[in-house]
Amino acid sequence: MSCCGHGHAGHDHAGSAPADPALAGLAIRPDRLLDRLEQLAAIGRTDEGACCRLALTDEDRAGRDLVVSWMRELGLEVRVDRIGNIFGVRRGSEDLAPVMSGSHIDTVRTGGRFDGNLGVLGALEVVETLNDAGARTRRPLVVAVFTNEEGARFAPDMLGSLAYVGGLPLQQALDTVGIDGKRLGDELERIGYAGDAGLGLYRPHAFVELHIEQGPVLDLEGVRIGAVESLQGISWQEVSITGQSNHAGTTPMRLRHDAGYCAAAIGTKLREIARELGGDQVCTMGMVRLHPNLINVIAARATVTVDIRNTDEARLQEAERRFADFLEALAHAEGVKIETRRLARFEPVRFDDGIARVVERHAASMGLSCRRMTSGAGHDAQMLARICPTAMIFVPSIGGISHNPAEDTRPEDLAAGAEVLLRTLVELAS
Ligand code: HGY
Ligand code: MN
Ligand code: MN
Repeated sequence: MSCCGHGHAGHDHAGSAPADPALAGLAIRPDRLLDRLEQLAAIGRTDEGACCRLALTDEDRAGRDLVVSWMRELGLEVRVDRIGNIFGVRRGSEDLAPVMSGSHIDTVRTGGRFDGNLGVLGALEVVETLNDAGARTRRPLVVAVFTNEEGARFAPDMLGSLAYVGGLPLQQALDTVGIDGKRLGDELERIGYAGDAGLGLYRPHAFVELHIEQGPVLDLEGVRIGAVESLQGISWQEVSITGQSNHAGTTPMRLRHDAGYCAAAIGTKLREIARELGGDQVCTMGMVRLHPNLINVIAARATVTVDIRNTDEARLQEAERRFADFLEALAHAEGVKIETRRLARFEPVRFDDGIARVVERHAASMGLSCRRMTSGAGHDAQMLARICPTAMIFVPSIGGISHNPAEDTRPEDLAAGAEVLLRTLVELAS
């Protein structure tokens, strides 16, 4: 991709003076960003202080409505596509391919205030800063809110951005059934965000996503900014075990076909695989459902979810292979039927080195410590990387905690990330 028509990959724009003098010396307003983050965090707040806006629920609709109202207040042209992705467009001085920035506002059930929200509201803060200065970038700027990034209700995760880049046919995305049995397309209609714009509305010149790290690296090292250059591979599957319910007291152990035991064995095996492979290998059994789930009944059925990730594709496949072999042996040993259903499978992604260098340079110019890193979490950026030069900016997560009401980032780090985003977007768009 040529970043400025010279036909070479994204290079540093060192010293490229911004086209519009009003673009020089801009600075975001931390108070405004923090205020919007708090207003959005209040939508779907639970008793334990979590943010619960599962994709396409009424809470997600309320969050979408609030963000769209802010987009309109800032004079952005709002478009919604057929999978419910929302775009706020700020015209450039020239009608060129836009620079896009954004993330998601849907959350897991026990979400924090910043996961996804920071990327959307950070991009909105960039827009308002430009508006205040009466500044105009050469390229249009597009603020994006992607549908169902979390995948907690409808798998796979990053569904909206995956469909946007052509990685998932629209009809298949709309026909996805959630963990509550609802069809994604019906829920999209119900909340009024089944838009009319076709998928892939904009082919961005570049995409940059600001996000909290959600892991411990920056916080442990005391580093302020992460220039994210890659993202690990993700493998999700649902495992259904069919055994035989029986009396917990009368059934000898040798006669049992215990789906509950199998579910527990799967959780233990996943930990073993992670330990055997070591390095970046992570394995998680996040959901366990037993039927009939009663104290004195041997479980007839069990459904568990399996999340396996690694930065290296070959080792991810090795982990998947070991797990599949284990399931086969378990079914034979316990006399149960085991079926698996793939929910998501994304290979590791490399981001654009040129944009990562722009991020590093702006962090350095602000006196902020910065390091290259990979992302352990999935993000919409990994999908946009399929169609345009893409990178991410991370800010520290205190204690590395996320997908947890205790998720927290220092206000000065939230502001620093948004400031690096401003400078990066202005450079890429000018
Ligand atoms: O699963 C993930 O990594 C992201 O939070 N959707
Ligand atoms: Mn996220
Ligand atoms: Mn998340």
